[in-house]
Amino acid sequence: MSCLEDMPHELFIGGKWTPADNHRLLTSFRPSTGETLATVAHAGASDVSRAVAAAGVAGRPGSRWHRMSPAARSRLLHRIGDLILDHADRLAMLDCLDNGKPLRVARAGDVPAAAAVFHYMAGWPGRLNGEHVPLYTGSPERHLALTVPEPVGVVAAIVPWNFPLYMAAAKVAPALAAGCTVVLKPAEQTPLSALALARLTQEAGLPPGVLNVVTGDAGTGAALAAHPGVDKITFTGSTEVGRDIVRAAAVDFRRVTLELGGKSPNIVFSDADLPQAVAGAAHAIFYNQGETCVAGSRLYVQRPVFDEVVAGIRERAAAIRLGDGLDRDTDMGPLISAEHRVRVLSYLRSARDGGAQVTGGHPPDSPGYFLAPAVVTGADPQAPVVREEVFGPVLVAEPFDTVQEAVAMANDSPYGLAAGVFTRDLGLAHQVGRRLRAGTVWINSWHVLDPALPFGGMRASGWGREMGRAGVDAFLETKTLVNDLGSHQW
Ligand code: TXE
Repeated sequence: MSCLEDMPHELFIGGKWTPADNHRLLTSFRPSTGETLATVAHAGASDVSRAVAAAGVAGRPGSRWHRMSPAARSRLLHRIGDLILDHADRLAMLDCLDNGKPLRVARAGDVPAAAAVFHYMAGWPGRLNGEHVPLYTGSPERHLALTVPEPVGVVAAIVPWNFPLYMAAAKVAPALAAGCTVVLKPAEQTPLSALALARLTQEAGLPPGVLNVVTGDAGTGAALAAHPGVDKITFTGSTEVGRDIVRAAAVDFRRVTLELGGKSPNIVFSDADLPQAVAGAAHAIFYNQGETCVAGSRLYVQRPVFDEVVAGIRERAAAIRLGDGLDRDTDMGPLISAEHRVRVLSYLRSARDGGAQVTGGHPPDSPGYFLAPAVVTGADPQAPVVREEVFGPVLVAEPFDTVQEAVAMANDSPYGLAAGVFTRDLGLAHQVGRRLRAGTVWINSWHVLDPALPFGGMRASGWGREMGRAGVDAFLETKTLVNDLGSHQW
């Protein structure tokens, strides 16, 4: 395939392409067909150590990166964003083949979003000022106290497979804006676009070692998370691995940001613009095969319009065209792997066994890991399909009567990543929005993400925020410098 010609497939360490020490390889598959797509290096612990060391050297005081002016750092970030756009077709193709998502979705969504993160973050280096702080208990003339934001140091960025290029950009760009250096570990299922991104940073002139990429599996990620040379771990992935990361970081109190799973509730009131609510609810759950952490997987509809809304979503689900991401007519690609499809199917089976009504949810009789979108009604509120993150195109719908009931049902979850409200009553929308325990609440919309908007979860959905000023602060330490100027000499 032409986009794979010339593709780097080795580790990117200290500005050089290098094989894994033990020459182990990792195979990436095409979820649309199950065929082998590419082989890349499989980093072991010694490779991880090399990458962490390179990042440490590149960021140490006196290094080129450390001395670089905010203006130059900003220009570099802009250049990387520009190069992503220049190579948009190829990058979109890599994520389409590696992840399975439709090419046009990757081209219109993932790739411009990745570029936008670099362009937005390019605005921060010159604005990361500290403060002059008047001492509360000291003498304003004698003491000069300043806060100075400093890069946290070496960042381990561990990312999943659902938005491969975008997730890499979402970690790397703010870390670089803050002046950190990075070791990026893409998911084993989708290593290709991270390697392509590394090459673009090389072309942009990023100093060697500022970004390093180690391709590998869970073991590679664990070695990186546990490495004592890492100052901060930023992770997006499963809640279970999030716990492992916290344990690894706790050993020497390394900084951690976590973007974990979700089971996001979407509330549709009976006064809503129903066609908009139906389209919004379907988009909320079926976008990206339902493989999004913010998927609107629990739908609560006010009883008078429940049947109409659910019928509308079922109609939309049935019209979704499954297919190879390269086909222009494809609306939905395959799930990421055979194992993942088995897992999603097990949720549907147990829902049916528990007496729920399920429409859709059948794997078509074709190669690849496709699954028709499913709508589940009448499920027991304690059923796994209602409580747990399915991470597939599976919507669970339930009716409600009162506002209080809707809020209580929405908040009845260990997660708190995103939520939605569809209503024409903006006062109600905002009041309900304030009651929902979620990091982001969308009103009459879904999946509106932006590099300027803080993004992250409450409770089991994670720690901290990405994007916006909060997302840059996550890569900074505040240093307080206090100067005793002495008593008056004159
Ligand atoms: O995630 P993992 P998986 C959820 C979703 C999905 C489930 C499993 O419910 O079905 O997680 O997906 C690396 N130390 N999400 O297995 O294992 C791994 O190599 C350090 C939600 O793919 O969390 C990969 O790079 N790193 C989510 C990354 O962690 C480790 C997106 C994510 O893999 C590691 C993906 C370890 N011990 C899945 N074990 C979201 N929030 O968007 C694995 N990794």
